Amino acid sequence: MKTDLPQSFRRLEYRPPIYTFDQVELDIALDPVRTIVKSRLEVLPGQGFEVGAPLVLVGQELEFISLRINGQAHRQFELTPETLTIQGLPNDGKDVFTVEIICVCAPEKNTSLMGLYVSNGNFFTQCEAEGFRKITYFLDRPDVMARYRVTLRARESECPVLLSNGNLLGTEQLPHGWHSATWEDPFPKPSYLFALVAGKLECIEETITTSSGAKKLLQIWVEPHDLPKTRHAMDSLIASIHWDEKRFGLELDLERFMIVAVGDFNMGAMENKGLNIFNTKFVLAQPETATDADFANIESVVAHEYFHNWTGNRVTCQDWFQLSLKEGLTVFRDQEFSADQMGSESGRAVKRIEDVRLLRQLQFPEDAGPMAHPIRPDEYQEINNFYTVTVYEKGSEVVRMYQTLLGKDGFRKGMDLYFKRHDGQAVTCDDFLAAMADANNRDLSQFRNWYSQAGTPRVKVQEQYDAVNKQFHLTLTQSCGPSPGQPEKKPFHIPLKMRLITAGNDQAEQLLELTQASQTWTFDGIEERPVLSINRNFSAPVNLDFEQSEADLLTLFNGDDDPFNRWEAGQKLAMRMILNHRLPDAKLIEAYRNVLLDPNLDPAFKDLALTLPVETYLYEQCSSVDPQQIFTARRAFRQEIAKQLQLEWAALYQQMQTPGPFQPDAVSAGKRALKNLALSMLLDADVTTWAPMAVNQYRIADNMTDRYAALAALVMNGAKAAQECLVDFFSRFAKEPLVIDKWFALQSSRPPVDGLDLTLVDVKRLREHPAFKLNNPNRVRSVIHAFCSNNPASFHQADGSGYEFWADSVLALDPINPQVAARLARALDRWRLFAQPYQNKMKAALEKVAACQTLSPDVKEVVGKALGN
Ligand code: B3K
Ligand code: ZN
Repeated sequence: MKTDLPQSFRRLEYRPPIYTFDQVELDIALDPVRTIVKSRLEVLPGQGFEVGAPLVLVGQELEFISLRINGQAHRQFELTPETLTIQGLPNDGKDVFTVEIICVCAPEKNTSLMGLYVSNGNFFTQCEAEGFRKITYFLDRPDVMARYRVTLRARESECPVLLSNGNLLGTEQLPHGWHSATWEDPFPKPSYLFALVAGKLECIEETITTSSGAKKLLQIWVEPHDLPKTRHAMDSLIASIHWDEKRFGLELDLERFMIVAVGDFNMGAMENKGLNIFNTKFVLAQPETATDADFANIESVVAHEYFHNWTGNRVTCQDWFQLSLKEGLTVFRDQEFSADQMGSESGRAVKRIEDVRLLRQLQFPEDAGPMAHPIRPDEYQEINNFYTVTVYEKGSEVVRMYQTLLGKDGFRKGMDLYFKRHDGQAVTCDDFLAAMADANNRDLSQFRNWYSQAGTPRVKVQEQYDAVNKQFHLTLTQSCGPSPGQPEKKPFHIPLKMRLITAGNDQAEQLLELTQASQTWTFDGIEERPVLSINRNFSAPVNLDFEQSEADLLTLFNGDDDPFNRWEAGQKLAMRMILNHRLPDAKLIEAYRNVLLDPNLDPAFKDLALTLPVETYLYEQCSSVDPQQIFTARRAFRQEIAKQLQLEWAALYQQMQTPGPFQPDAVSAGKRALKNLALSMLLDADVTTWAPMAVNQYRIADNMTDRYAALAALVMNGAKAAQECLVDFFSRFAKEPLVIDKWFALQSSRPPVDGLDLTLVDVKRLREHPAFKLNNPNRVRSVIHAFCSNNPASFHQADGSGYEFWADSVLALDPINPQVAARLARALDRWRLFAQPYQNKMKAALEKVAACQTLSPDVKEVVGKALGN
């Protein structure tokens, strides 16, 4: 029977490779239309070797030319669109033998941006997870690790620069204006870490000395006109190298380390060994063109990719189900790095709050929706769909919990043992857990449930104060709702930091380990009823089910010594009131005022404390979402804060100015953030009075943070001057693609103002704009994703027009770039949470996409799971 059910891959079906490679030699003659790839593979029996088994290589969109074995033409093979199966191997495959393959690929036609492709006339690769098979036939799986020697050939006039992984062995002039370069990577690596770059690029470079005294060459390669925008990325790279030596004793292992920027890229960046390839968005920055957020993102993405050199490259994943082994751990490392770069304890807290906000906005909904999966998934149809906030951000929270349970030193011991045991290997999440447990002599078996169970655990908090016996009783009860394929859950091992806040201030912070379904703790000698501060610093990624009184929340918001929980109390108060359609009462306004006036608080903290939870997070608190009602309630609440504190906002706007040349450091960035929050609040309070001040800031700003914030305040509040400034912005930055992305994104994320919503009309107009390109992922994200995912009030129209636009866009994008289309397809994941008529209209849009006969596996999996097929 023929079935068109999608193919699923399952974690428990993992088998070690039958064959593996030792040395891989590639000779690649680059041409945009026909690139000729010659490979020479030294093949030997793998861990799963079976005598006589054929060698099955995978390949996609390749033109096969020839095959030789041990130097002789070989005819016993079979070709399918996805495989090259080689039979009749010498001595039944028992001895080492060489396979030579010649094939051809077409980089210019490759719009998926996986494998080898052309961007602005230059060549780039992206191989993770399964792009190498679009370059040549191979054992394209992470547990096959080989040493690579790569010769690149190209016309010198078109590609003066030829880069690949590792060290440069030499270059050669060839006839007819061609030249070549040969690179060798001394470290065995899986194919997903292979990279090449060729074209007209230039670099800045620097030589540094690492902890062992070795000299290393660092380079950042960009298009020539972008050279002045590379300094911040270089500084971030140097800081990352030193941090990893200091915090984890991990040193750069290659003679040179290169970063290359490309304008067409599916995601943020890629950690190819010694040759990281980056989206330009995460490399290029100058005060005039990049905001504080851009500067901070560059620092953290540069660090993330660099840290992969150990967590991901030296020790890699056995299979793609283990993705969080490298991603969760590396996100944790980059978060810790960025927190350390903040330079103060309060700065660390600001970074923690930002990370948790992101987790809750994006990962909690994912974990409650149709694509919910454990950080180590058990099944997938298309691995590219599993580069998720769950694998990354929840994965990082799980790594953080080891550190919370074992302490910083215990965590370091676990890391040391992990590298001692597994350097040069492809391993599993279980290996990581075992290293942590063994190094600390701890039984972490229950902790494994974090790897196998999806869903955000809920912890019910019940408190009782016994005034007679001076005792405080705390009962914690955990539960976790069903997830796809997982109706029942076992208890998690949940570390909860807590403190009883008392007038005497005599109770220390403690760590409770919740391991049972329900546990009670009794605290003695508590002289008066305390206020409970729990899950401090967000020690566990859980939802608290805690009906704490508004009075207690106010106490915490006014002065919890844990800055995270102080912020959290404010968020909870705001959330409760918004969801109950209440405006902030006098006490909360007073508390906000105190926060704003407190000279001991960081401006960046104040900015976060006065920033309301986003709409999509509010949705998750409801059983049936009316998006327009939530938008209106949140907007009214914000407007009240804007109006009631107008004097304070006006004063802050003046106090938070940062005279002198622009500095991207955390303190200056915090001041700018608070100043620009003040500006937008002022416009929210009274747009006619305050718009001229925003226009003035827009005109005189010497940096993008201030110029963009002023423009955004004008646009978001429907100021008359907005249009004129938008026109000016476009012409000022017409030659800066990353700034033009901001121009598009701002207009696509403009919510309705005073009941007037023209955004969808505008977005459709922007899609026709000459500067819009459906094959450039950054542009697509700035117009289509910005509208469908970051502008809920305009997207969720009762007539379903937003959803129709979504469906048309997914269908238009899918044939061009399935990965980008599948990301967009996720925007309707939570359709079941919505009230009517939204729910039915969303379902209809999903069905429209699902009905397309030529869907990519990527989009098919997303819409299929959303509809529950
Ligand atoms: N490892 C890459 C992500 C690759 C995504 C492939 N679809 C970037 C990173 O996490 O560092
Ligand atoms: Zn990563």
